[in-house]
Amino acid sequence: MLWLFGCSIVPQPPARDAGAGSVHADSGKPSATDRDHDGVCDDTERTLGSNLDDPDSDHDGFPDFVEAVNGFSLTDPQSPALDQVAYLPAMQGASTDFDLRATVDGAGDGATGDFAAYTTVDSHKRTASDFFTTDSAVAAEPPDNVRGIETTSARFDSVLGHTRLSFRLRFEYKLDATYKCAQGYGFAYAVKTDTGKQTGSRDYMLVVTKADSAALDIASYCLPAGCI
Ligand SMILES: [Ca+2]
Ligand SMILES: [Ca+2]
Repeated sequence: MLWLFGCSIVPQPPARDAGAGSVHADSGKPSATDRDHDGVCDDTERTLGSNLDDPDSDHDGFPDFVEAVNGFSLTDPQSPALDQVAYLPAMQGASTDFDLRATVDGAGDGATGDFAAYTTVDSHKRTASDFFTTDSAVAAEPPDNVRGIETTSARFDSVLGHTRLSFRLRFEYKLDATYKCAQGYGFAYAVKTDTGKQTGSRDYMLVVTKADSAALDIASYCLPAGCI
C-alpha cells in the first residue's frame, strides 16, 4: 500500500541523505522543481492536486510530504483522521497506548487483530514495527456478538453479526538514538478470521516526535533532501 495515492501515482522513495545537487542544497534561488521546499515536487503536487506554494495544502498540521509517503490525502484535512494517528515521544522508556476499532460482519469465526507496518522513508530504515510491542483485544459492541475475549492474544471468539471490535496497541521507545525531527511511520491494522479472511483493515500512522517537542507543527517533521 505504501506509495499508493488517491490518483495511483507511485513515486519512489526520496534519497534522504542526498547532499550536493539536492533541492535544498541548490543555490539560494527558489527551486524549479519544489517551489515550497516541502519534499513534494511541483509535478507531483500538480498530479495530486495539492498547493505548490503551501507545504501543508489542507492545513491539517501534517506536511504534504508526510501525508504523501504514508498514503494519506494532501487535500483532505480529515485525512488522516484524529483517530488514525498515534504519537510517541522519542525518549527512552516512553510508551503510548493507541486504541482503535474495526467493524466486522462475523460468521461465527474467531477474529484476531493483525498489525502490519509499511515501508517508510526513515534513513535508518525504521518502521512502525520497531516501536510496536503488543496488541490486545479490549471490547466488542454489542458484547453478546462474541463468545469470549482473549485479551493478550488480541482475539475475539466466535464473532457473529455486525460487530465493532476494540483493540489496544502499545508502542514503546527503546532506542538510544534521539530524533532531531518528527517522523511518521505508516501501518495497517486489520482483523483476520480463523478461515484467513482479512477484513476491517484501516491505515494509521505512528508519529515519533522529538523528545523535547512540546508543540508539534509542520516544521517539526523530517523532510527529504530532494523531492518525490
Ligand atoms: Ca512542493
Ligand atoms: Ca496536510
